[in-house]
Amino acid sequence: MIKEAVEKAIINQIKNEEHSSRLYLSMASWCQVKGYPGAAAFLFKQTDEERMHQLKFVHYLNDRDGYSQLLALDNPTAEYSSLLDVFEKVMIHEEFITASINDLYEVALNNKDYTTGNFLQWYINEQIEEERTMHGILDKMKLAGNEAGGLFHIDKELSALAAAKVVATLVTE
Ligand code: OFO
Repeated sequence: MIKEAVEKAIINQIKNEEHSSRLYLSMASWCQVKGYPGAAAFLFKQTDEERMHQLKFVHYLNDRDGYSQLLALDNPTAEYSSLLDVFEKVMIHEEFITASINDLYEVALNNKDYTTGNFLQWYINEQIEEERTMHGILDKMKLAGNEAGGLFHIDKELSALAAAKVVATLVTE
């Protein structure tokens, strides 16, 4: 039986992952209507990945004789000043998620729940990967500046990244 403190911390992380999914959906929608189809495709894919992160926690907690309850969520941001603004906010959010996964890991270890600690390794690695990807995108955007040609090129690269993510998902399924 999972300890109450660990259960509570996982339920909070289920909320964070659900919020991530909705935040990226909101960003994808903004990119789609502002004429950035590649960025939209990338963020729609991110939305699905965050939903998968949420579900992974839901199943894990229920399998450990806990109960995955859903908590209330704040509305995601709907307005952005530029494509760079969108991805700067993605980066800030990913750093927040990394910190929240680390906090959860600490709760697990403080409660001697090494099974949960082990389970969380997947998320710790995933965060390294996601932060690296977002840093790469942001660096390119900053180099391109606000110039239309540069943004067009970045949007094409994001489209290719989104397509690669689809392939990666199919290969690991
Ligand atoms: Fe990268 O956000 Fe989920 O875990």
